[in-house]
Amino acid sequence: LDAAIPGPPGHWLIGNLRDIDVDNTMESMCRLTRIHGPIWKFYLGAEERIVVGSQVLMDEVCDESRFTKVIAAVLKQARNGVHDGLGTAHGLEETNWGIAHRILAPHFASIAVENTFDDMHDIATQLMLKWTRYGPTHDIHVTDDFTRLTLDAIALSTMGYRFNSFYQESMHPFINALATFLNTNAERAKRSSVLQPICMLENYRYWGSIEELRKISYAIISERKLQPSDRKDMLNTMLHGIDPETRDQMTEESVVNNMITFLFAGHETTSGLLSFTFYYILSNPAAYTRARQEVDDVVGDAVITAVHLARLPYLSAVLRESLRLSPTVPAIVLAAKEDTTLGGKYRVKAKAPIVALLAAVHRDRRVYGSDADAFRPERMLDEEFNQRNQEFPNCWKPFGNGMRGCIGRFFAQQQALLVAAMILQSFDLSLSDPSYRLRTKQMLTVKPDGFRMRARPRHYVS
Ligand code: MNH
Repeated sequence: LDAAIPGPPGHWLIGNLRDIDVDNTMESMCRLTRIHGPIWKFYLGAEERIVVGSQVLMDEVCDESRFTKVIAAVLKQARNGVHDGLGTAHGLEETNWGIAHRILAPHFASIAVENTFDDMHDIATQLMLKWTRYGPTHDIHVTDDFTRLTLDAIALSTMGYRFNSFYQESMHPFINALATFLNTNAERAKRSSVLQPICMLENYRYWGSIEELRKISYAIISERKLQPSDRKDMLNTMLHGIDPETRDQMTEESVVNNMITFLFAGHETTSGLLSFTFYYILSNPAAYTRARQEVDDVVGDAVITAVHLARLPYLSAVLRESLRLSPTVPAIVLAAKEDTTLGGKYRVKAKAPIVALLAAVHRDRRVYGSDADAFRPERMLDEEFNQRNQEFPNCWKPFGNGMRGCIGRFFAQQQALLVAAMILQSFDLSLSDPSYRLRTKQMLTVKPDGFRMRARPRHYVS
């Protein structure tokens, strides 16, 4: 009863390179899912990739007894810089993953994340001041400012280190090196490894960026060792934490791998989430009005605290809906542990990469109905959200799956909620160009492209 997996016919040498826009892979893949259905395959050169894009198949590949994360494409490149750090490790087979995971997971549990509130608030206040001083006619480059914010916030709250991005024309050397590392990882992942040696200038910049990232990380660690602090932050947790299972400590090498990992995994994703959220709010006046009203009712003109955040259900639903329509990590890659059958009839080989296309799963009409493409935060309020997740398991997976799911999700949710609430409290917003329609740009993560808005200070400014 085996069936052949459908897909676009490939060229004998380049595979399906002509069907997929390398600068916007996810949009191409979602288009091909609409054409070929919820399971299809394509070829990168001679390498086969299976794509799944429905809740039913997503639920199947989320079964951790049968499937596991594989390190492919961009993540494989990133291993050159961060080796067996949490996001790029092969998993249980690399012991450093388990040690780091067990030491760090309690640190990122929802309760523990509250310790980072004051640092996040510090950085968010810098953004409010910047936008206030730019004035109501300035066109804000939304994604750039959110990237400054998320990078500064993660560095301050996890290691007590200030990049001060809002105060510099040129970015901190670490940030420049990180940008080079991320961009070249993406470029390298697009080309055949045979062609890699001839890209000499790029290779020089790539390995240089890795050296710079590691050098600065070691310097931050030595500074902390010279001037110990009693901050309960991630750096101290990594330097002093003991794995409850093996009694091991993290090696200095592993601390560096994970410091860089947290900075790159934690900033673009959250900055993209905030950017999409404001695009969707500005394009849906009813949602904007309701979200602002909630902030006015709950926070008013007070200085916002962690207690307020728990009382913003509508704004939380706005963030969930934004992650549904525009998951900033658009796909995760899994593989079967043994040869198996998927969807009842498709044979898949062990270790063959399966791309789980979150951007398509999140718009499955069987789950979300005929308005699956619409931005409707009401559907993400707790009761309906929980009920749907029970009826259609794994229908909303912006933070990935199981033991390899996002360790920073509470951190990200707290930060996005805090910043969104402060912006709604402080400004009246409008699109710089009222005719702007969402375009996206993709590197490691997906972000809006060319999105500008204006911010007029409201009656009160926190
Ligand atoms: Mn995060 C893994 C999405 C914010 C640190 N993250 C993942 C995965 C997804 C993801 C999806 C699984 C990747 C995979 O299967 O290959 N993460 C997000 C999104 C946001 C986000 C959508 C914000 C919005 N992530 C953050 C923040 C941090 C962080 C903030 C750090 C503070 N994420 C990680 C780490 C991993 C990860 C570390 C790897 C975990 C592991 O494999 O052990």
